[in-house]
Amino acid sequence: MTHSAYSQKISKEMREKVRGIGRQFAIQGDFLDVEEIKSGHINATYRVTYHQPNGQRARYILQSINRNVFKEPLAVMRNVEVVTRHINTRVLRLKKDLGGQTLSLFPARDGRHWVEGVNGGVWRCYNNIEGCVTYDVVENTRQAYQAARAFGSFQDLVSDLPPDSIEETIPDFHNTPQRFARLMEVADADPEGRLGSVGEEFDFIRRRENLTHCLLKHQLAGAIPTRITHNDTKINNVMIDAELDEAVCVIDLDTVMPGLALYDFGDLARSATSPAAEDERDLGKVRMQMPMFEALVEGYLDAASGFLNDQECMLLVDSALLLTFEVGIRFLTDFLEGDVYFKTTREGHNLDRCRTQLKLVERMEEQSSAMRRFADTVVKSKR
Ligand code: GN1
Ligand code: MG
Repeated sequence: MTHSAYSQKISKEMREKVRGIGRQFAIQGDFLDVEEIKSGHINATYRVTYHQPNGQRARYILQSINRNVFKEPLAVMRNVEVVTRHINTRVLRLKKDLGGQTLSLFPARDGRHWVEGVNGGVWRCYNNIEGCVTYDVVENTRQAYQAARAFGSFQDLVSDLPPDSIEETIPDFHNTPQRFARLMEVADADPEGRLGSVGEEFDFIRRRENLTHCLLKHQLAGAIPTRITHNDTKINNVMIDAELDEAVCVIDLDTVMPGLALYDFGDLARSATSPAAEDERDLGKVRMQMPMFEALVEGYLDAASGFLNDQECMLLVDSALLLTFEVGIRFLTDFLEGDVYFKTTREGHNLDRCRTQLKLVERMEEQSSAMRRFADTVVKSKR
């Protein structure tokens, strides 16, 4: 299945809970239905439908923030407020048509943009982006191009916001050397006694420690700047118009933080170049599809080449390798820790995910010269 796993029915109890949360938002009309959206690994997400006084149906997204991952949910909310407000103002002012829909927070009855659930959970409400689908795996180069352009436009739209106008809600989120060090620590402690079963994966990672510095060293040298970035540019975080196959907007703004523009390109390359699902068990299916990579470079640079500097443009391939490697490290760490961070639905789920990422790193390494040649040609044509 390529579409994200949408539309799961939920228990009566959960239905009532979500309905109660919905009552605290300034939504008009009668509650009709709720479905769970299962594609994310972190937050719990529900789409609710209301029958409005004008006879029309309206749909909203209700989402509770994962407190284990986001220690300061109100800081997350402040960031999302700053960024959605800024984007909406700019989209209106520039009349920049992003398919006519942008992500907005919908207010609670008390005027805030969030409400507290029974167990202290923080919930927010977004407009539902209508007529759109998301993909866990891209089907064609058009979607890849569109997704990359959408993330490039996102970065462009926030490029005039000072990075310090938002907070770092998860410190060192993309600090790969630190992710690597953490894996070493967890492997040392081996709390679940699982290290013995991951020797190959662990060695694969250990041999590539140098890769972890490939962007940070340029940042430290002052060659690539800190910007406001999305930081979770997984392909299923782009809403694609179901009829036109065109990107409408990007979602999942929780990790919008000061970061490197290349984190966003790299994570997109990780999630959009392989035809295999992130948790595919048949590693033979994991491939780095050159046409997809090419479409990503074209789409991203079409939107972003205006504000990126030369050095950033030269590091696109490095970022693809780095982010794929980083997520592989994170999945392995979570597997060794006993699956405490990412939601899992089967035994060994995080290990399966780790394996696809490491396989993709290998595939990228094999094709890195061709990837670099292509990226350089496009960069030159834009400078
Ligand atoms: C998580 O929530 P979701 O599925 O969009 C994770 C990302 C990982 C991704 C891997 C806050 O994203 O960093 O790249 O899983 N989000 C957080 O699929 O850790
Ligand atoms: Mg996310």
